[in-house]
Amino acid sequence: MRDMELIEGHRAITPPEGMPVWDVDPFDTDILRDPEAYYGELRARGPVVYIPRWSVLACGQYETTRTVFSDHENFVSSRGVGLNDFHLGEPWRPPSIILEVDPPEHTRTRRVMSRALSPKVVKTLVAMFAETAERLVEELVAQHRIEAVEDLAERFPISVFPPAVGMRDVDQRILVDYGACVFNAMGPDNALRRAALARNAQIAPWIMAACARERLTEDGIGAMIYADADTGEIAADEASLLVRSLLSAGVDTTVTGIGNALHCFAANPGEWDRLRADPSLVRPAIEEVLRYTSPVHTFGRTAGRDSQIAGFPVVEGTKILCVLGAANLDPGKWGEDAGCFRIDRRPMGHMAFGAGIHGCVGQNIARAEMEAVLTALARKVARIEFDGAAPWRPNNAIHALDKLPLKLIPA
Ligand code: OVV
Repeated sequence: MRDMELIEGHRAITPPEGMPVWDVDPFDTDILRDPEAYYGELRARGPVVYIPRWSVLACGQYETTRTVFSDHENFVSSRGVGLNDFHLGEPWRPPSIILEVDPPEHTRTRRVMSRALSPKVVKTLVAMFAETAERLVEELVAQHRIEAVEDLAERFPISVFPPAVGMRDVDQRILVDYGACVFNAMGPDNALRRAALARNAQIAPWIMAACARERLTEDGIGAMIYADADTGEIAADEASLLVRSLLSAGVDTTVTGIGNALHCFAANPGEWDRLRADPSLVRPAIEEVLRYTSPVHTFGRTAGRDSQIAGFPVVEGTKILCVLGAANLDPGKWGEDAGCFRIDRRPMGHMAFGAGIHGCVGQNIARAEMEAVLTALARKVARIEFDGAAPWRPNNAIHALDKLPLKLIPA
């Protein structure tokens, strides 16, 4: 293609005729810290808008976001789910063979991962999750004041997920930072992405070494994936890349989910009382935390061919930001109280785990982790109170807290 102009490693587009144009940077740190007004304006401007800053389209209304995100035939993942188009330049790391592929390649790796993370497998883990949560929460309640991001939101997944995978090497800082790198890398070439790539240079060798078969036990999720290499369903190097996917997508996301849940309940003590009064609300409460806080706030797609969004023409090569956080707060879908945290809402169809063939393959284990923590807390903690400022930590794709000082008032 001659004279093709590139921006952020993708094809620069001219705004489709009649499409609203919005001069905003969705990856501005102020927006990433506090995205609600941006979400609202994105939805208000229309089903899809053109953003000249990065020459991308963005959608945030529920219906359009869901439609685009689920339409893997028109809006592909194989060209990257960040701003770089893998057709036009080298990806920052060897691409994920489940996230960054389309059918038919996706179908085989997805099957392997679905099996390794199936409800049946998760069931074998819940007792270990519950015991670990009970012990950790007991220790933290005795401590009274905690920094909940490090002490609980990070520590719990790090205590259960690497063992579930069967990892012999566990390092809280490296594992959490790796997820943050992967998600920051989905954004534009801003300070966050540059810092992530620099940090990744130190982390990636550790991560890849930890994914090797010899570094895994024979009874974990990692071993299940390697067993599928023995049958020939996948190749050995594919098994290690799928274990890398577990570490890319399975740590920082659940850390964020747990931290965000604690924030929701500290900010809404009435909802904490309701959960404690009726612990059977824990599952719907988790879904509401996910809807209300969208741990993954934005994911991209690339138009694999000329198509349309909401009646506007979209040319092949266009990058589209699917703003899951905006869809999850759309009053058009959730009603006028979409901006309220209500644990009995039962927000069917929220977009926190995405939708369609790429919908989060780890969602059952993620829910099980959150359930273990919230159940233990509900039994032992009467009130969760803020004990200082709780700033958010800007990330190009993750909506997570940087710090969460809390007081845990024992039951
Ligand atoms: C869903 C997700 C996020 C980040 C990384 C990956 C997947 C991966 O497969 O590496």
